[in-house]
Amino acid sequence: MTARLMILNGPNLNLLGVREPHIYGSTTLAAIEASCKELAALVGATLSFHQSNHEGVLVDLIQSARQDADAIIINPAGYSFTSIAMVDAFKIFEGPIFEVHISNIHARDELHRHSKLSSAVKAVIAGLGPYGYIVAMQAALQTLGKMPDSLPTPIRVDRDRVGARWWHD
Ligand code: CA2
Repeated sequence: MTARLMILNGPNLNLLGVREPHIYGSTTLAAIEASCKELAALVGATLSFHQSNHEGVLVDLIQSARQDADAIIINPAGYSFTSIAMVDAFKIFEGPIFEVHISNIHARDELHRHSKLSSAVKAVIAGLGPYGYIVAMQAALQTLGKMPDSLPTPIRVDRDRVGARWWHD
Protein backbone atom coordinates (compact mmCIF):
# COMPACT_ATOMS: atom_id res chain seq x y z
CA MET A 1 0.00 0.00 0.00
CA THR A 2 1.14 3.54 -0.81
CA ALA A 3 2.33 5.59 2.16
CA ARG A 4 0.04 8.54 2.88
CA LEU A 5 1.85 11.48 4.45
CA MET A 6 0.27 14.61 5.88
CA ILE A 7 2.38 17.73 6.42
CA LEU A 8 0.93 20.44 8.66
CA ASN A 9 2.26 23.95 9.18
CA GLY A 10 1.21 26.27 11.95
CA PRO A 11 0.71 30.01 12.33
CA ASN A 12 2.72 32.56 10.36
CA LEU A 13 4.56 29.97 8.28
CA ASN A 14 2.65 31.36 5.28
CA LEU A 15 5.07 34.29 5.66
CA LEU A 16 8.20 32.17 5.22
CA GLY A 17 10.65 33.69 2.78
CA VAL A 18 8.79 36.99 2.98
CA ARG A 19 9.52 38.27 6.52
CA GLU A 20 12.46 37.75 8.92
CA PRO A 21 14.73 35.90 6.44
CA HIS A 22 17.65 36.25 8.91
CA ILE A 23 15.87 33.75 11.21
CA TYR A 24 13.80 31.57 8.89
CA GLY A 25 15.64 31.92 5.57
CA SER A 26 14.41 33.03 2.18
CA THR A 27 12.65 29.85 1.04
CA THR A 28 8.88 30.22 0.75
CA LEU A 29 6.37 27.68 2.04
CA ALA A 30 5.24 27.14 -1.58
CA ALA A 31 8.82 26.15 -2.49
CA ILE A 32 8.97 23.75 0.48
CA GLU A 33 5.67 22.22 -0.61
CA ALA A 34 6.99 21.79 -4.17
CA SER A 35 10.13 19.98 -2.91
CA CYS A 36 8.09 17.73 -0.62
CA LYS A 37 5.69 16.89 -3.47
CA GLU A 38 8.68 16.11 -5.70
CA LEU A 39 10.08 13.69 -3.11
CA ALA A 40 6.66 12.10 -2.60
CA ALA A 41 6.38 11.44 -6.34
CA LEU A 42 9.90 9.98 -6.39
CA VAL A 43 9.19 7.50 -3.61
CA GLY A 44 5.59 6.74 -4.61
CA ALA A 45 3.93 8.30 -1.55
CA THR A 46 0.88 10.55 -1.45
CA LEU A 47 1.21 13.88 0.31
CA SER A 48 -1.30 16.39 1.59
CA PHE A 49 0.26 19.69 2.63
CA HIS A 50 -1.54 22.30 4.76
CA GLN A 51 -0.92 25.56 6.57
CA SER A 52 -3.25 27.24 9.03
CA ASN A 53 -3.05 30.13 11.43
CA HIS A 54 -5.84 28.59 13.53
CA GLU A 55 -5.34 26.01 16.28
CA GLY A 56 -8.80 24.44 15.80
CA VAL A 57 -8.20 23.94 12.07
CA LEU A 58 -4.92 22.16 12.86
CA VAL A 59 -6.68 19.98 15.47
CA ASP A 60 -9.37 19.11 12.86
CA LEU A 61 -6.63 18.13 10.38
CA ILE A 62 -4.84 15.97 12.98
CA GLN A 63 -8.17 14.24 13.68
CA SER A 64 -8.79 13.74 9.96
CA ALA A 65 -5.36 12.09 9.66
CA ARG A 66 -6.80 9.09 11.53
CA GLN A 67 -8.60 8.21 8.30
CA ASP A 68 -6.45 10.00 5.72
CA ALA A 69 -2.77 9.53 6.65
CA ASP A 70 -0.25 6.96 7.84
CA ALA A 71 2.15 9.53 9.30
CA ILE A 72 2.02 13.21 10.25
CA ILE A 73 4.85 15.69 9.83
CA ILE A 74 4.15 18.95 11.61
CA ASN A 75 5.78 22.30 12.12
CA PRO A 76 3.47 23.61 14.84
CA ALA A 77 5.29 27.00 14.85
CA GLY A 78 4.02 29.18 17.72
CA TYR A 79 1.57 26.51 18.92
CA SER A 80 4.58 24.34 19.86
CA PHE A 81 4.85 26.31 23.06
CA THR A 82 1.20 26.49 24.07
CA SER A 83 -1.08 23.87 22.56
CA ILE A 84 -2.41 21.21 24.93
CA ALA A 85 -5.23 20.71 22.38
CA MET A 86 -2.71 19.53 19.81
CA VAL A 87 -0.98 17.23 22.33
CA ASP A 88 -4.41 15.67 23.03
CA ALA A 89 -5.12 15.30 19.30
CA PHE A 90 -1.72 13.63 18.74
CA LYS A 91 -2.58 11.02 21.37
CA ILE A 92 -5.51 9.73 19.31
CA PHE A 93 -3.45 9.35 16.12
CA GLU A 94 -2.03 5.85 15.90
CA GLY A 95 0.76 6.46 13.35
CA PRO A 96 4.14 8.16 13.81
CA ILE A 97 4.32 11.94 14.19
CA PHE A 98 7.43 13.96 13.34
CA GLU A 99 7.88 17.52 14.64
CA VAL A 100 9.90 19.82 12.39
CA HIS A 101 11.37 23.22 13.16
CA ILE A 102 13.24 25.18 10.54
CA SER A 103 15.37 26.92 13.16
CA ASN A 104 17.21 25.22 16.03
CA ILE A 105 14.69 25.99 18.75
CA HIS A 106 17.17 24.81 21.40
CA ALA A 107 19.45 27.71 20.52
CA ARG A 108 16.66 30.27 20.63
CA ASP A 109 15.43 32.51 23.42
CA GLU A 110 13.56 31.09 26.44
CA LEU A 111 10.16 31.76 24.81
CA HIS A 112 10.98 29.63 21.75
CA ARG A 113 12.89 26.80 23.42
CA HIS A 114 10.50 24.32 25.05
CA SER A 115 8.01 22.63 22.76
CA LYS A 116 5.07 21.19 24.69
CA LEU A 117 4.39 18.88 21.75
CA SER A 118 7.75 17.09 21.62
CA SER A 119 6.87 14.56 24.33
CA ALA A 120 3.96 13.32 22.20
CA VAL A 121 5.87 12.78 18.91
CA LYS A 122 8.24 10.11 17.63
CA ALA A 123 11.07 12.48 16.69
CA VAL A 124 11.97 16.15 16.51
CA ILE A 125 14.03 17.64 13.67
CA ALA A 126 15.21 21.18 14.33
CA GLY A 127 17.74 23.51 12.76
CA LEU A 128 18.10 21.99 9.29
CA GLY A 129 16.14 24.75 7.57
CA PRO A 130 13.61 23.63 4.93
CA TYR A 131 15.64 20.42 4.45
CA GLY A 132 14.17 19.31 7.79
CA TYR A 133 10.90 18.55 5.96
CA ILE A 134 12.74 16.27 3.51
CA VAL A 135 14.54 14.50 6.38
CA ALA A 136 11.21 14.08 8.18
CA MET A 137 9.62 12.57 5.07
CA GLN A 138 12.48 10.08 4.78
CA ALA A 139 12.15 9.23 8.49
CA ALA A 140 8.38 8.78 8.12
CA LEU A 141 8.75 6.46 5.13
CA GLN A 142 11.50 4.55 6.88
CA THR A 143 9.38 4.15 10.02
CA LEU A 144 6.42 2.96 7.96
CA GLY A 145 8.65 0.52 6.10
CA LYS A 146 7.68 2.26 2.84
CA MET A 147 11.04 3.28 1.40
CA PRO A 148 11.19 1.94 -2.15
CA ASP A 149 13.41 -1.14 -2.53
CA SER A 150 15.06 0.59 -5.50
CA LEU A 151 16.85 3.05 -3.17
CA PRO A 152 20.32 2.04 -2.03
CA THR A 153 21.15 1.40 1.63
CA PRO A 154 21.89 3.32 3.79
CA ILE A 155 19.27 5.75 2.38
CA ARG A 156 16.80 2.90 2.66
CA VAL A 157 17.80 1.41 6.01
CA ASP A 158 17.38 -2.32 5.82
CA ARG A 159 16.07 -3.29 9.25
CA ASP A 160 17.39 -6.84 9.02
CA ARG A 161 20.85 -5.71 7.96
CA VAL A 162 21.40 -2.89 10.42
CA GLY A 163 19.87 -4.76 13.35
CA ALA A 164 18.14 -3.55 16.46
CA ARG A 165 21.04 -1.38 17.61
CA TRP A 166 20.21 1.11 14.85
CA TRP A 167 16.53 0.64 14.66
CA HIS A 168 13.93 1.63 17.24
CA ASP A 169 10.23 1.25 16.46
O1 CA2 B 1 11.79 27.21 13.33
C1 CA2 B 1 10.60 26.93 13.16
O2 CA2 B 1 10.20 26.27 12.23
C2 CA2 B 1 9.58 27.46 14.15
O3 CA2 B 1 8.58 26.47 14.37
C3 CA2 B 1 8.97 28.72 13.56
C4 CA2 B 1 8.02 29.44 14.52
C5 CA2 B 1 8.67 29.71 15.86
O4 CA2 B 1 7.69 30.20 16.76
C6 CA2 B 1 9.29 28.46 16.43
O5 CA2 B 1 10.01 28.82 17.58
C7 CA2 B 1 10.24 27.77 15.47
C8 CA2 B 1 7.57 30.79 13.97
C9 CA2 B 1 7.08 30.75 12.60
C10 CA2 B 1 6.87 32.15 12.18
O6 CA2 B 1 7.21 32.24 10.84
C11 CA2 B 1 7.48 33.45 10.38
C12 CA2 B 1 7.99 33.49 9.09
C13 CA2 B 1 8.32 34.68 8.55
C14 CA2 B 1 8.12 35.83 9.27
C15 CA2 B 1 7.60 35.79 10.53
C16 CA2 B 1 7.27 34.61 11.09
